[in-house]
Amino acid sequence: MSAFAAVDLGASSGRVIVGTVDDGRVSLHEVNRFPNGPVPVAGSLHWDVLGLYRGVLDGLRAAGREAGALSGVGIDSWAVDYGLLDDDGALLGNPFHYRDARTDGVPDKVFTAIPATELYARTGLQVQPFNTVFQLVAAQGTAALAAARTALLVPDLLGYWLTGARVAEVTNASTTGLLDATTRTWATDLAERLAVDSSILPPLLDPGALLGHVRADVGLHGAVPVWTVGSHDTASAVVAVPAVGDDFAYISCGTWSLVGLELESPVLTEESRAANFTNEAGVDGTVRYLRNVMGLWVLQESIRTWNEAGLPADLPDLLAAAARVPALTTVVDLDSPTFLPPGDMPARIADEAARTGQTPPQSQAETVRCILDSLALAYRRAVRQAAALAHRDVSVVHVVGGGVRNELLCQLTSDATGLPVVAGPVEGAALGNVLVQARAAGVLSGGLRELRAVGARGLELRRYEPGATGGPSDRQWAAAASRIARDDR
Ligand code: LFR
Repeated sequence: MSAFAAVDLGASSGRVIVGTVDDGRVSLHEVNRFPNGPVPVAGSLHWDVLGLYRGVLDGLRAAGREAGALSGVGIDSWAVDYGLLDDDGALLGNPFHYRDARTDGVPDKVFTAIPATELYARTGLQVQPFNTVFQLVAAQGTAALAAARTALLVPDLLGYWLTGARVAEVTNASTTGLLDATTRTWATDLAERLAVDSSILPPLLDPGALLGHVRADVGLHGAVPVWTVGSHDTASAVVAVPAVGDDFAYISCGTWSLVGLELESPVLTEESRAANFTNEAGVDGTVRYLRNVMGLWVLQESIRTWNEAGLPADLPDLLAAAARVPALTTVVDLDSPTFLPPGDMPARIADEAARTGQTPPQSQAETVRCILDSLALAYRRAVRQAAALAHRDVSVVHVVGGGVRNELLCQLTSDATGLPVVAGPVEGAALGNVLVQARAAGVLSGGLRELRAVGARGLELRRYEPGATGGPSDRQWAAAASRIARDDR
């Protein structure tokens, strides 16, 4: 029996989970969970990265106590955000949160230096204002960037604090906008053309490599290896998709919903760029061909808004009430940038509804229903477009992550896509993290198919069939899509 600690940091919480691998089965047990979120500081949004590191240290010690001896630690988190280190390896300032407004307008500025078409042909990356490359351009002229010797993405930064090694794990590096999607090496020429000093980009490592050993002063028993994993949480989550064949789509459903396919090579066509599909690096050389859908963030922020206004907003009650609201009464385009920054989502939803000539939701239940219907609609569109753009057939949609618990959303996803949905695991990123560590440590072997089979053994999966609860027909979903003027291929 071997035990691994998976550090998995999401935008709304961080956790340390012990994964025990025994006789070709994995079981997960959470030993620490701590809140996470944007911290507004003097007009900017930051992460409390030291607070997160404290949660990691507490969790690793708890993991060590529980497991006795740990065979490894692996770290994954959200993407794109980074800390800058000076010559001494000290952190220069608090990392910015990707929802900070400093990148507003920066993509267009960058595209005057390098056309969007050229950038996409090289990096295959979707345009999101928060891509690291845009953040670095926005930071030009700051004292911190001028003093920086190394930029480390968040999991790499925590790995550096644990081991002293400064590297860039490749799955997360692929979200920077500075990685060549075909060669998987830094596109230093693009960086230089944007006056970004490419010497701050550290050497790349693949998932499954030995990063180093946990510093002795952390207080773990023995020399505990830190393995690189799919350090982008979405990459780890995709490893945990319990798929048996190749013709699956996945939705990694948390604060964001990442909707797409696993491919062998990137799709760098103009149609793909126009649809803003991304080609992010997956474990074992795969490509995560997907689109970011705004996700449960809009629901989380709605609940926060209601709580702040003193309104009762308990998620299970809201979901039960939303299930009783007629389907597709109002839908909004969740891809709209209006939903990106924190704020009053119910008001923004009402504005979007009015803008598209629909009746704004009147109650909390109607607002929640609108969010869920709109998510399902966005999933339908993303799954169909991904399949068309990559010339692939899709016969099943796997949902992993926190959204697995949202039964209404899973059923709506099946209804909207017209495909069976298999829901689980909830802790997808942690499971994928553990599977890759266990293989690196020699406890498991094989490719993704074998890892997935091991991961699936311990899971309770739930299957949803289209129309099983009398939900809207394909024609009704298509009509709803046309209300928000999206191309609904
Ligand atoms: C999901 C995720 C997405 C990425 C977004 C921002 O947690 O990692 O894949 O686009 O967060 O980093």
